[in-house]
Amino acid sequence: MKPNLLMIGNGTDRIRGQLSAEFNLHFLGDIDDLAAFFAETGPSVEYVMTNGHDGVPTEVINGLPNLKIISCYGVGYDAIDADACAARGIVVTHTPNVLNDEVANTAILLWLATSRKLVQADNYIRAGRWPSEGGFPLTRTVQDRTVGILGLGRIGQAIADRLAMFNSTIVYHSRTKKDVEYLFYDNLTEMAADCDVLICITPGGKETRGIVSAEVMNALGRDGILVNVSRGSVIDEPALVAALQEGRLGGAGLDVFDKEPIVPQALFEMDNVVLQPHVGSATVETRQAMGDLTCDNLIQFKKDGTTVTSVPETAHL
Ligand code: NAP
Ligand code: 8YV
Repeated sequence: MKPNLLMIGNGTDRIRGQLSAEFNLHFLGDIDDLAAFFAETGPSVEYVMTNGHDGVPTEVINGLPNLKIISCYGVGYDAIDADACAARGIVVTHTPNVLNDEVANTAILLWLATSRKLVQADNYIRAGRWPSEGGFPLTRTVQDRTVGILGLGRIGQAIADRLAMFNSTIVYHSRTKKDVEYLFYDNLTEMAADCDVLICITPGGKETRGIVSAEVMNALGRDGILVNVSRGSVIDEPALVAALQEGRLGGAGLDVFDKEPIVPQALFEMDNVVLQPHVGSATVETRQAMGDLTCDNLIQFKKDGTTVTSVPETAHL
């Protein structure tokens, strides 16, 4: 008999196909009476698959006393309490590296689109303004800029690799200095003051909540551009809206928001922002690679109790 696996979110056709060959799938969204499910089936569920948005609610973890592994479709696992899982002996896996290039491309795309006002220029043509009003106003160059990377990890490094094409001066801030040639700042505000562009690509969670504060945005300044492909929580969102409204920050390219899918209405009215609905990794090819790794972790664990890509907090289990 196939073991039970609880799916949080529906996954893709390909994920469901791979997992249903190995597991008996239950979909959290289809369960009407959760208490009855936990009472009848909960003790036999050892496997959970989820995603970076939904994570695993505490009531689900508590309702599955013999849970052994949570496989997350996404590299960011701030929606899962990995320390609590480690304490209970539950392995958590995620999908590092397979999405580095895609998310780095998205960061560069957002910076270019924001600086060169791609969306606004497109709208200008569509609104029929070119013949009547003439050429579109000049924008700001992306060449020879100083670009700060907040979080020089796997994706941050892929972003840095791409910045060479723009002859950027690359600087970075993280908790620890890395063995790289770029200038390290141990103070984020000081780095922002020296940057034309700040690209955020740290993990989310308690430790990074609001670290891009009003002070950091003021330091980046009226010509500065803020790009966020990390988590919405990393930026103080009300302070961001105020800084843009008051012209203290030049512009923002945002893939992520604090209360997704809710985006502050005030941003809709601004012509110095470019907005995306959390699609940093969302291509057919990359989502397929992420899905395959998500399944590989579960299937390998079922076979021999090991995983491909555990999160650091549970790597010792
Ligand atoms: P990673 O390799 O772990 O890199 C994270 C970097 O952030 C590390 O260099 C780390 O360096 C730094 N960092 C951690 N905590 C910090 C803090 N409190 N202050 C300053 N720097 C800190 O992770 P990754 O694979 O590059 O992914 C990064 C994040 O990107 C994910 O966690 C996820 O939230 C986000 N992401 C978003 C999308 C999207 O669709 N928009 C897609 C994929 C990933 P230190 O340890 O030295 O501080
Ligand atoms: C996905 C992401 O949107 O990997 C991450 O951390 O934010 C994205 O790739 C998401 O996690 C998919 O569930």
